Amino acid sequence: MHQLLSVKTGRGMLSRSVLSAWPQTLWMKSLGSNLMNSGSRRSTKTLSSDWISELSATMRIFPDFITPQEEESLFQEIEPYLKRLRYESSHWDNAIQSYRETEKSTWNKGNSAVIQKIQKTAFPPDTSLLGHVHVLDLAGDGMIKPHVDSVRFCGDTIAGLSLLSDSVMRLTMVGYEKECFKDYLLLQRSLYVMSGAARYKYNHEILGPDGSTFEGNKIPRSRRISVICRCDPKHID
Ligand SMILES: O=C(O)CCC(=O)C(=O)O
Repeated sequence: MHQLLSVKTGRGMLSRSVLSAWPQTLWMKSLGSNLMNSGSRRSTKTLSSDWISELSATMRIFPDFITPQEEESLFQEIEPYLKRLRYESSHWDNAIQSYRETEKSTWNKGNSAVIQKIQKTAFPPDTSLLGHVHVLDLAGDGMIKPHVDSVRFCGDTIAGLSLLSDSVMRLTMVGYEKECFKDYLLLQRSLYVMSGAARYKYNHEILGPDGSTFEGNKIPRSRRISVICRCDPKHID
């Protein structure tokens, strides 16, 4: 059965209709820090010269993780919920623009198998996973500014499946945004798995349509849906 959610926030369970008037959206709940901390530069003595190896080991991309048929099946299950919502922007800092979102904890049989495949690929077997999957829909003009997900709401690993459009995700080291950064091409139907250093030490962002380039090539952006699995923050030792 499809389940559209009540939403757990710091202040308890809110229904979606209440949430639409509430400043703390699902996405904002997971937001730990963003552009506002980018001025806090750390000592260069703490910067490892091998940051790129550490980043590459902890940010993995799996192209063609699902088939076009699996993508269509996920879309058919998600779309009825999403299309009832309006695209909006976060009010207080514009950290995310032109988005709508939901959480899902039950899926049809075929889509459950895809979700399990994501979880098996991304998380060690004993990981305590969040019970719901976060579904984030960015309109063609949507973007997500640099931020680190809150350690209060999300554990060591974040796994995101990209539907409908290619996009570019930029990772910038917190405190060294200008020196240490790398762009990742998130092809339609690819999975990214961000853990450890990439998850904690780097801001991540989804570039908007104007800045969406990868290795000198324009990456056209259209509506993009990400299906994001996270683990419980208690998993952190
Ligand atoms: O859409 C994505 O893949 C990234 C979403 C994101 O940045 C977040 O939920 O914190």
